[in-house]
Amino acid sequence: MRKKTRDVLSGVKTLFGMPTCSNLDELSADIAFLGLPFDYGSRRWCRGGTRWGPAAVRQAQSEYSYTDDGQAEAACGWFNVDTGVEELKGVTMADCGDVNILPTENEGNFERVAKTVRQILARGSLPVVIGGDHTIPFLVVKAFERYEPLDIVYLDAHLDFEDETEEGVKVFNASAFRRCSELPFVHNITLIGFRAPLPPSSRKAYDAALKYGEKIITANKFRQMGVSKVVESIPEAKNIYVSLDVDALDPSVAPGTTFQEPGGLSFLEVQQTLVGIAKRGRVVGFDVACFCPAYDCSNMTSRTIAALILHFMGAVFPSKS
Ligand SMILES: [Mn+2]
Repeated sequence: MRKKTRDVLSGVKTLFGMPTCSNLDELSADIAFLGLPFDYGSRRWCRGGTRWGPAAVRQAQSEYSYTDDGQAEAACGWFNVDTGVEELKGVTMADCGDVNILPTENEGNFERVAKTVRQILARGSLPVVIGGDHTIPFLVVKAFERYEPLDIVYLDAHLDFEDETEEGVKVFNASAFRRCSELPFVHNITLIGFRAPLPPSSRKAYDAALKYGEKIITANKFRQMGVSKVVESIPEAKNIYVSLDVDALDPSVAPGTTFQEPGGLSFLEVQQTLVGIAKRGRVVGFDVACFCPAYDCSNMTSRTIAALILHFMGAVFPSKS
């Protein structure tokens, strides 16, 4: 069943040294970590390489280790010096490895992603998915029909609400939330951190997002409002899926991304926003996209992602005594 690992000298490198799960029929964990090394959704002028994201996040240095004796079935937790709360204590997690992404076999890839996510949801686990380019929220969210009504909150420098490429391709890294908006079980969509200049050809996408009713909080507006007001403005929801594009963070904080956009959010702004989202409804899924280790610096970005996962999941899952 679940294999206990401690990644000090040997064994499979897993996120925070959590146990592995290679058979999803036997998955028994509150949180299921899944790598999605898919970067075939990027247009030709986008930098590639996000497929290396999951492996790099697993390698990320962190003060936190799942278990302090290498034996425990559940997380030993960590003490949050700001809140005085022991986070994630007794919460169970499993690293389920990566979805097998095959070259130029997109239909099969999409099916494998949906099947894997459905299996994780059927086992009652919350999937934390690491991409991959920003096509992945659509591939993952497609499998969330059981969570109707599902709201989406995404943090991103970009709109990602295009309809299609000039060549007519519908599923790519800038269309994910347009495709999500067409799913019958998806309701409110909120974008936080948007700031990239919009080319004239993208005005239609912007208008379509507003027409859909997407709530957009730009990075500038974020600064004016402050974190609490930003969080309050996210619609309360029954179920929330969260997607974090690494470029929502300022490139000085998270340089390891394919499309660095100046003027982004700070670590604390993103951390507090994620923690706040957990109070707006039941968080049922989370992905981190567009992390590209080749452009990282001193592993800053991988470490930042690991820390954000820790803080966010700590807010979603109260410790069990
Ligand atoms: Mn982006």
